[in-house]
Amino acid sequence: MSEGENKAARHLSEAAQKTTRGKATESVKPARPDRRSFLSNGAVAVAGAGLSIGLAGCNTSSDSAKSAGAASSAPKANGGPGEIDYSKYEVPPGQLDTYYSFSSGGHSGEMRIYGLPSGRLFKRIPVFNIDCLVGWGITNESKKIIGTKPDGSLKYCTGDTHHVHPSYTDGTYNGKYIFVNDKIHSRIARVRLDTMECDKITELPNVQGFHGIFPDKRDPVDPKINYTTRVFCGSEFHIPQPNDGRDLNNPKNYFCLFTCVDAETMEPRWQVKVDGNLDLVATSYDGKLACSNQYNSENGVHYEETMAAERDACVFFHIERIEAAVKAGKTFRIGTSKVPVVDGTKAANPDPKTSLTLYVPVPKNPHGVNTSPDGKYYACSGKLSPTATLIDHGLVLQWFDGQLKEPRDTVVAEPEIGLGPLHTAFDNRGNAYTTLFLDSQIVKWNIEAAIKSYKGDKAAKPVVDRIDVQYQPGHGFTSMGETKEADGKFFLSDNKFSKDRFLPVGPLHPETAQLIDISGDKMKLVADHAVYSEPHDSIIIRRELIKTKQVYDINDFPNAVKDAKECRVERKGRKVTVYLTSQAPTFGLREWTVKKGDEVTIILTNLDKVEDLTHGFAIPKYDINFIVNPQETKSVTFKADKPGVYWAYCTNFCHALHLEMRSRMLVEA
Ligand code: CUK
Ligand code: CUA
Ligand code: CA
Repeated sequence: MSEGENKAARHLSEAAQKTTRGKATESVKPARPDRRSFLSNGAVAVAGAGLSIGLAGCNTSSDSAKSAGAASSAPKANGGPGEIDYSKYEVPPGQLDTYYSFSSGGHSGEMRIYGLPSGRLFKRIPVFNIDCLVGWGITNESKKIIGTKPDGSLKYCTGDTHHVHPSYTDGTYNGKYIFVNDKIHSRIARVRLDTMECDKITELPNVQGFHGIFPDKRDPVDPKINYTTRVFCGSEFHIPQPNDGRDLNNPKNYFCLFTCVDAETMEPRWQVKVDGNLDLVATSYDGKLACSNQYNSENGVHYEETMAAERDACVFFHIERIEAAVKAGKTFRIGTSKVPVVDGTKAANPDPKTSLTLYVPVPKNPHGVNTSPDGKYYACSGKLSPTATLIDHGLVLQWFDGQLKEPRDTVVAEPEIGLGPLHTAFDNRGNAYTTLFLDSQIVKWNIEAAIKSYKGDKAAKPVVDRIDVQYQPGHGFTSMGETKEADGKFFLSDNKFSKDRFLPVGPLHPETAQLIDISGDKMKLVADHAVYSEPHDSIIIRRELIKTKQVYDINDFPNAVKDAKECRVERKGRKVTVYLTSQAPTFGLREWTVKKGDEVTIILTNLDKVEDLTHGFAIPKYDINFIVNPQETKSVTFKADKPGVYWAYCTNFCHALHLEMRSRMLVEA
């Protein structure tokens, strides 16, 4: 262990002792804005390989010592009431936000759209979940995207979204797509940014625990292709390959794969066999490299084994070489999967000059890797080390050219920044902002100072500021910070615990998304936004980059019923199709009749052209509920198994006669 790691281990075990001795948490307490009030209460302590990790950690900064002393009054550090003009960050009625924030929804399986700086929630986009607001998972069209079993029921009803990343052109967002992962079933989804709806979902073969995802930013070979054509996917859980039950308990044969998916077809192009488990993914600005922080280089299958080694790695993938190897057929297949696999393990790649991968050792069990907006560096930090490792893009390319001796020669800084560093974001002035999970802080550190300090310059002080957040941040992200247009204005901290920051709402708490103004020397906390559980990563996009369709084109739907006069019932044996339209405040048919046992398909087109004039369609007892937006067509299919009268009604308030907007479905016995 290095000196830093030793110190971290000591801090961690002290914190654990403190917190296990703490008294049990009370559900309702007066709100106290400092993190000390949280730390003094009981928190979870986890025993890990040789060291204990207290969830609410100890105190390393003088800032937090100050705020601890002032616990009963408002916090002074980094501004408090009276020091900050909060009205600057308000969005008055009728005004629009300057940024979109696209956020993952964790185990809700959805994606969300917020406005910043207001924190207004605009939309929840169902992706891997079922959503009866819009009928996602209920309509035939959405079921087809999610995937069905042979009997027509959904293959999966659950999802776990962690990372959202839009497609790029020339180093910034092109407003076309946003990609998101599903960790549970290893699926990648694509959401169209013009309609903000999911249009494609692909299940990755040979993979469990698909976690990190990142689109490339240009082609590594063809300079004309300066936009996203591939999406890279890491996988966390190593499994027997093939995982069909023939070899369950032989961990030596378990491995993980790194997958490349075609951004347009959404089909997997190739996979790379790797050592260890892959977590987050980042890509370079020149299209040459993708990388992923690796943990469990031990390939352990039990908790303790996954933390045995002192170092894990940040793994770099040489895209051009991998694609050449795939083209040359230097591949193998796994089980019934047709996706070509190349071997990117260390053992199979002894010569840097031909190597497909580079494993740069970093302190153990890292969680997070991010590319700086100037394209020069990757910051990778470890939850079990108080450091961030800065890797130089140019030096990685030199290593692949055989010009460097050791993989570690690509490291240009490793500042000590605080406890439990997870994810790093950047401004446009050479500063990095890392979330400190255990310290409940955001630490701002200067890249050039960190590099000087690593070279031995004692006068260089990497850490320039710290701010407390409430509490335990996971991801943090800056406005436009994952593009070359990083603007250095805002940082948003997505915190895992909100504790006492909001009115109590029972045992399940909201999370806090805290908005921090990073435009000055000192970070300023300017807003607490409550967010529904449980976002991980988000993206802050300038609003001009998003151009949406506010009304559909009726011609985009091949099955559209284009005129109310076309409404009818067609029967083919036991299959009945009802062609229906909606136009405020009526449906195109006042009633329709089917027989018990019929398989009924209802195709509904919303003929209204007015923006925002959405109709709903629900049938009681038949479990049908969906909406049609202006000029949109959707369909549902069900078995008419219950004779009787059922009022199909509009669920979405659309007109003064909205309540009258209903039709009879007569099911004959
Ligand atoms: S992960 Cu959740 S805080 Cu899935 Cu990006 Cu780090
Ligand atoms: Cu149509 Cu309410
Ligand atoms: Ca929580």
